[in-house]
Amino acid sequence: MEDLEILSKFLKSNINVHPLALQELKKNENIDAVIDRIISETQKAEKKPEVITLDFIESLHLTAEPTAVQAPQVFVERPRKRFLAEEYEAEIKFKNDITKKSFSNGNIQGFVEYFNDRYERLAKILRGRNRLRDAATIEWIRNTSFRGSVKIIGMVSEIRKSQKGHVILEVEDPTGAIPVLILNSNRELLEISREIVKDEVVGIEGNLGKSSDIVIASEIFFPDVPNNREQNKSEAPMVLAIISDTHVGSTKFLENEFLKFLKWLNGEIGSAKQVQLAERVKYLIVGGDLVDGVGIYPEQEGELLIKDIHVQYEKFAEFLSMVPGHIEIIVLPGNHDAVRQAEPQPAISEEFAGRLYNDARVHMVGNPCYATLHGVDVLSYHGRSLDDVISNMPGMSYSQPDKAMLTLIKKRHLTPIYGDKVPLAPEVYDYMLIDEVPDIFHFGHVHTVGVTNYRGVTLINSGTFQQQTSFQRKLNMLPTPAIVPVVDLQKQTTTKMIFR
Ligand code: D5M
Ligand code: FE
Ligand code: ZN
Repeated sequence: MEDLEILSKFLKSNINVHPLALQELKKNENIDAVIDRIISETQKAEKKPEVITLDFIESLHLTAEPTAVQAPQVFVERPRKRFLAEEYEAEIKFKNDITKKSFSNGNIQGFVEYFNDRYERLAKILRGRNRLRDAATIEWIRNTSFRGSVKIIGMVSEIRKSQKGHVILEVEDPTGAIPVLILNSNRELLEISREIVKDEVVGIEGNLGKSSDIVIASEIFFPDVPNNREQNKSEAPMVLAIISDTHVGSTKFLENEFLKFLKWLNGEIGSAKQVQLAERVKYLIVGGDLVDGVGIYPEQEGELLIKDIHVQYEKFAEFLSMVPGHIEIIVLPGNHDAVRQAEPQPAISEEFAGRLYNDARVHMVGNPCYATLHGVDVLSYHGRSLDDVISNMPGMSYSQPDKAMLTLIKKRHLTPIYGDKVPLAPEVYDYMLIDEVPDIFHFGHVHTVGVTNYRGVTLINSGTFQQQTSFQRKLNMLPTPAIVPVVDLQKQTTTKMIFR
């Protein structure tokens, strides 16, 4: 039987098991019977033990003789040893934190500059690809008498389907606009075009027909991730735990499961291997929706346990104070937090999260946030644009957040679609653009866990600690709560820890 399976049997009766006791238990052939016996013994005990220790098991005389090295008195009641992560200084660098920037007021000029900036920076990435080095301007194409293969880099302003099933993209660059035709006979390209969304920048190779008025596409390029990318690794054996969407204050917040996560961080529960992993955790990222907020959706009041947002943040801070002191915590906001909704979002303010500001190891940052942790680049974004991607793109679903995230990293943009559900603030600089490919690409928001690796980038959705809400039930959304992705920054491997 797997460690986790054994632990979950105990956890169902609210009992934790010391790692050494777990090792001892596993020596039993008839482990199911042994577990039942232990659970019934704990019910009988005068003072119900919170943790099953080696001593307790031995007092029941049901395990094999401990070997000399495992003499119980050596291990039980020893002082808590130093965690490996305590031996290392944190190495955190933040790039481009929007919290420190001033925001535009969203006028027309800001809007024009915003799209220019988006175009120029994505075009630069596209032009870096061999096949697009010699891309022409749309103005040149419009005026040329040349007939043959041409390449353009343009922003998609419109996507239409003709009655015959051809796809027509209206494409713009700073010099002009031109329609691009994807023929219904080109199955492969038609399939690729399903991933194209409005306002993204793509490269197109195609042919000019009789006139210079339309390009018949033969190939489409996304900015994408270079295919020879080496993933950065930490030299030190440091570990990063990633959570989001705790929704403290909601009646659906899974407090017991969250406490289990905190106990694990403290080395109090889990198998020997899992405790060793906990001892290496140096960083914790909280990817937004810390609290459920107030007045976020219609009839939310009925699902709120704490109706005052300040108290919700107090409670959240109380939980974070249980994180071991040597762990650095990065906190970004989500759409339920008390901060402007338009993205990029600044950090949750001191007015609401004062207690978090008083904790020196808590870094309050904006959304999105680009951080380097022990040499590993992490891009964290709450993930609201997943709603737009999932509703606009065929083949996407809430149950596969990593698939939707993959299409975004290929577009090198966190929020490619402008003016749908995600409110975007038109800054003069597009903060949502992914100039530098990170080693870890982290989102939350959709409440489902997903992990994938793509060309040296680990894509992680950190799920939630909130049970399905009535709203999500109506939409048939199935959250995967109380699962925490834990990244070994030295090996670049990710474990999903289940706290149910
Ligand atoms: O969002 C949690 C999940 O629920 C996320 O995938 C979106 C979905 N959700 C929540 N509210 C709405 C509305 N109003 N429309 C569509 N989808 C929604 P969270 O940000 O935690 O509420
Ligand atoms: Fe959420
Ligand atoms: Zn959210």
